[in-house]
Amino acid sequence: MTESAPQAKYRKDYQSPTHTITDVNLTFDLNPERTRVTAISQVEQLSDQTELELDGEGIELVSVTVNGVAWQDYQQTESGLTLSNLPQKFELVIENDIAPAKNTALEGLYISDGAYCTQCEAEGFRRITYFLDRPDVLATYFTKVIADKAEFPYLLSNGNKVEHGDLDDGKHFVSWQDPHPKPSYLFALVAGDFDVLKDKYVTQSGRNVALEIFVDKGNLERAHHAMTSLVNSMKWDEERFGLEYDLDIYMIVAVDFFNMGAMENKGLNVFNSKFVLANEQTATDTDYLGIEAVIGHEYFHNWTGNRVTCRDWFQLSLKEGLTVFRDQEFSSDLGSRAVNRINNVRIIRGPQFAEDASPMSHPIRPEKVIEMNNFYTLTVYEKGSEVIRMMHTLLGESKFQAGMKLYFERHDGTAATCEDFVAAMEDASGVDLSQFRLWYSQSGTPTVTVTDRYDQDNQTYTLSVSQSTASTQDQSEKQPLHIPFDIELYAADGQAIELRCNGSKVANVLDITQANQEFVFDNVSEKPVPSMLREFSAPVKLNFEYSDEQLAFLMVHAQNEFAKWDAGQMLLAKYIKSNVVALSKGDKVHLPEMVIDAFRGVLLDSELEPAFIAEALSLPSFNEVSGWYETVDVDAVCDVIKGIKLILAEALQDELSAMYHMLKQAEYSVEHEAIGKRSLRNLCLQYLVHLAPFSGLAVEQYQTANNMTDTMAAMSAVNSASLKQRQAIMNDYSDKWSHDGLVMDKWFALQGTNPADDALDNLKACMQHKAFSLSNPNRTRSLVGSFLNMNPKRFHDKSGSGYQFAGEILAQLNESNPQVASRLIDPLLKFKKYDQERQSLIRTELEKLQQLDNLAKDLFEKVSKALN
Ligand code: B3K
Ligand code: ZN
Repeated sequence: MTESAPQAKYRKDYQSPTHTITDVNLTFDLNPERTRVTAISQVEQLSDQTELELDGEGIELVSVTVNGVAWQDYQQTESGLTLSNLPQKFELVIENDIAPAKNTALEGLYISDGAYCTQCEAEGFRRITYFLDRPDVLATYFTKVIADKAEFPYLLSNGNKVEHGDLDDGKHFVSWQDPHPKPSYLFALVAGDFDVLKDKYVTQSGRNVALEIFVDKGNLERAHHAMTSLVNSMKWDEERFGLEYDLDIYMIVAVDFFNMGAMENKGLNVFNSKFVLANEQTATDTDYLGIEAVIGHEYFHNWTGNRVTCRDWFQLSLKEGLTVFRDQEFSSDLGSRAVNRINNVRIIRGPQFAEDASPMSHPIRPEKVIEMNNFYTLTVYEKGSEVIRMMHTLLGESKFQAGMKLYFERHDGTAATCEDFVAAMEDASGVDLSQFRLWYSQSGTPTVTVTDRYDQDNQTYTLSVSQSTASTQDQSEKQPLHIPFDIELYAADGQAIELRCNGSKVANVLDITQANQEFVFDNVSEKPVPSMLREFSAPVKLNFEYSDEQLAFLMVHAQNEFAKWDAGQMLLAKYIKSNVVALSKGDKVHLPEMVIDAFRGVLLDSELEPAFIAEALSLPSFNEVSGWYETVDVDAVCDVIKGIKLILAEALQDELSAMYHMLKQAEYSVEHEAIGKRSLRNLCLQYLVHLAPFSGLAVEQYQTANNMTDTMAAMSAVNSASLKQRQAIMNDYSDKWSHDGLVMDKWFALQGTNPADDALDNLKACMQHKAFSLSNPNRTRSLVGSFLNMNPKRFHDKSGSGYQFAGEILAQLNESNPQVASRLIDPLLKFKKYDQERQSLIRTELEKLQQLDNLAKDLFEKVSKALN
């Protein structure tokens, strides 16, 4: 580092702002090299400090005026501008210049494919002008945008359009007024030439809302699913949460250069085009569902995030955990609840548990941050959502909704804390959440270990439950948490046994609150099979010695689909673990007949939905399995997962093949039932492709597919089985789609996950493909991200070539786009999970990065934690 090492900020050091800005009037005279920004702010002193410290980064100051007087009493600092000797209340005018064309970090004002756009969360507004760039300063915004009329016919910002007109030199202007006070991170500006899809929505109270989706010219017909999803979101939020929209217009702009998924700017969402554009030829079912979820997520932020925002960034989960919970509920109410739950749980058990075990472990409300962008994590988002879900489980829907209502009554229009949310839930419901609050401050994954005992004479069944949380890098001492533990007990005939303790009926959700606890159920006339942690009622690891027979029993008899799926996963886990041991002793991968039969049973069960069967037959990923081990034997785990897949394919080939042919659909539709059928059919293909007699199916499917879901399923089967037709198919696809980066992302991702020996060389060649660019985050994530995260065999190649490649790319991205670099580096941080040789190879790469003399804060924070 050239300058002093970046400093951390601590949650405990929060101080309310010395000043606030109540109104801001912004003018942007857009120019790629030199955009002039004029900010007129109404400032009020809130403390006894007369100095005003404004945030600012990478901007060129032109002038400062206070109450109409040119102000000389200021100093430019490393992090902004400090003004002195100010009056109590004043009008501050700041003029400064910025260069959007040079902004490759895609934070602040930048150019995406010729259109100006902004990204201000978390701390990007300070790259636009000097400001109190913190979420607890809420102002009303008036924004005037000036640009060339022919090149930029659309000039957009937050709120309602209030004025527009022509200017000299072919320029024009549009002014926007946002009546809702907001923090600077919710500011947005877009200028460009687009096609616009328009619709309207009438809210439950009768407000007319114009809906507009802006896409690149020629892409209009790909925006319909996004529009449908928006309308569905608005309706759902009214019906389920009683919340309606509060402006006359809701705009969404799709851009190709974007660091993440989307951004909830007030009235003007900016989206990664990946989460807007879809038609059946270009998008898979997963893309369609992703669009629905992200459109919903950003829309739901209008209340949970915008109307009530965060006091400081340590409270991020207040809006993100809650909004993820809301989008998960939205998807579950519209589609299959079981399948949604399964997919969400996979994320927690895989990458989120891995994050807990990594050098980046942190509670959902972090205590210490160097670069805020590093904390938009699975822990804050997904575990944060699980914490909200646990409250929902403890309170029930109606009390939870009463809590939401009270939360809005108390905090609408303000910047709140996680504590405010829990207090509202507690006060509205009367449920004691004092111990529960620990979920906000304690990091790591708890393990719940259960043993059981049946007493024939007394007809009692006892569950002895203990909980513990292993220490994490950020926190060594752990305390017992309040864990809602949802169970059911089954009799041998498959009937659920009523739960009774001390003679009275008890609920299915047990409260685990101590390190060790016993639950004694009476009136139990036979030894039951327990189904535990139903619906994944808490983000914990469950440890219970199930027999194969018990798990097979639950796969058939458990009354909820999630529990059936989970039993299947536990059965697979047992055999993955035992085979990893067997393999290390030189034995072959083996699966007993009864396990195969259990999965055959699921496949043939006509009562089950196809979408669910597909989930039940999906093996856990390498990443999830890695999480079961302190040190992972990369090669053995890869070989076992592959081996089990081959055994199941071999044993179930007749059923899989019959199912494959039976599920063929002539027409494509995005109805949930049709999606489910495709998903099971393509799952069958994934198994069958590994058997010589069936490999032709994948090639045939590629040739005849009438939609992208089937095309991609065929290609991914060909890719994973390394069929000889692979190259021809890849070429065919690239010839067809190389003009469309978004569609090519799927191809790049297949190159990244290619299991072949020469995958890395091919991947490097793909970086020369005309559709590839390291400056585009989507392309980079598709090709490089998939290699690092989803190609364990090649990324962890013993030669270290994968690690070295990662190091080189990260060094480049450190300069151009540190946020993207910082997302990509995660797999390297976990180096302590691998054998000594691999550890030292990865460490070398991390040390090289640490030596860079311009290492960005983003990577600095992660690399120093990892090497600590
Ligand atoms: N709030 C944004 C994420 C901003 C990320 C900044 N690095 C999108 C979302 O969660 O809805
Ligand atoms: Zn969000």
